[in-house]
Amino acid sequence: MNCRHCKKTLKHIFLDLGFAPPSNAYLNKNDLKKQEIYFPLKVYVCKYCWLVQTEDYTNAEALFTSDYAYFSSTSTGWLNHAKNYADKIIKELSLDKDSLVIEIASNDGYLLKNFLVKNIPCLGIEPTASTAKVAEKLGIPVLRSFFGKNLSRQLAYKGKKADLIIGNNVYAHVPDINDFTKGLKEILKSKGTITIEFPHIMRMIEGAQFDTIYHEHFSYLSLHTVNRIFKKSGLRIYNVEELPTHGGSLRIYGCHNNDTRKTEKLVERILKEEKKQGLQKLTTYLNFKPRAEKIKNDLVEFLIKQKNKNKKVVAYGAAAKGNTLLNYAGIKKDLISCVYDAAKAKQGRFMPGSHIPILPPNQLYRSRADYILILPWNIASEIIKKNIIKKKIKQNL
Ligand code: JHZ
Repeated sequence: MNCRHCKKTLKHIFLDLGFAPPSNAYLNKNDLKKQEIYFPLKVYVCKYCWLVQTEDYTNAEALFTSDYAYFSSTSTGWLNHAKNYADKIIKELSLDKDSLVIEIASNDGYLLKNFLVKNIPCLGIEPTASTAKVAEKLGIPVLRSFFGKNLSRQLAYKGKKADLIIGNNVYAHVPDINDFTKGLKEILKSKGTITIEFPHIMRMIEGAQFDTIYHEHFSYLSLHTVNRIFKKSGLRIYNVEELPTHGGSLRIYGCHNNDTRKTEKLVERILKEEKKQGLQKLTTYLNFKPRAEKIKNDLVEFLIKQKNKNKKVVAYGAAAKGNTLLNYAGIKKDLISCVYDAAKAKQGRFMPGSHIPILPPNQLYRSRADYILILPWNIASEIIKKNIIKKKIKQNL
């Protein structure tokens, strides 16, 4: 396989998590009788541009289906994050009724609704019908499609160029990252701004967050690599922010390369920090595997110990990352009897691979569990606040 960005041959494996079904392919009862499709989950690192990427086995259409079960609005923390960002950027860019905001992967409208209430014209681009329908109900116009150069040319031809293009947790999700980036350039007004948020690979390596690897995530990104990809497409990163979301993310601010805005010092600072942390050294990537293995082995050991002591362990949060962990560790419902999740689209269904049933959180009160394993550790504090510290559960534990 060649690198999706620089096209050089990929030779170095960052992590091999065996075989897994797509992380968001939640199963219905009937599906349990059928064959489940597994794909290899192997991640390579490119020694030339340092793009960390999954092996080519499946395509985006097979992952982002019409019944996609991830709804961004399930987390209040994420909704607040979206609102704070919208308030800040509207002010910063002086957006008004004459502007156009385009969000790629607009999901259920969790973010664009903040522009809508301020009468700022917006357009969502979203391929999954399940989430797009919800956004449309809010009054957000949605183009139900994947984004790339072809679509952007059609938009530009119709005069739909944006003052602000937003992409939150979508950049890592596109197989052809060069084509996607060229598409951004195509629909950006001459003085327009792009903001993109993605989990920062520096934090992923630092925290051994191997469960954020799944087929949906084609790339694991550093500022260094994204900077290269932007430059190649005639764009420039003029600012960057570090965010605590998803275990540590970056929000980059981009513009056309000839834009007059100056590049902020922070860009250089983070690039230097990445270098210091060894992101341009092969050994940094090759040392990751034993750390992931240890976490997996410790968890399995803990679960077997509890089982032998007749203790009950349940999980909370049917997150995509939870599926990576469970499938890599080979955990089934004999070790974790069920998972509780607030997303209606997941309740009554089963975790892909492990087939652990997903139940609504109100049933947690009756579970009489000895341990609750929170799979989406990135929002553990919100989950604990909302559910677990409730007195009722405390009494039952
Ligand atoms: P969450 C998501 O990953 C999805 P996920 C996506 N693929 C991506 O790229 C990354 O983010 C960056 C539930 N929940 O978002 C809702 C409760 O049940 O952290 C979700 O099913 N009760 C786009 O899926 C899950 O937890 C609650 O109170 O790995 C969270 O998943 C809250 C707050 C959430 O991670």
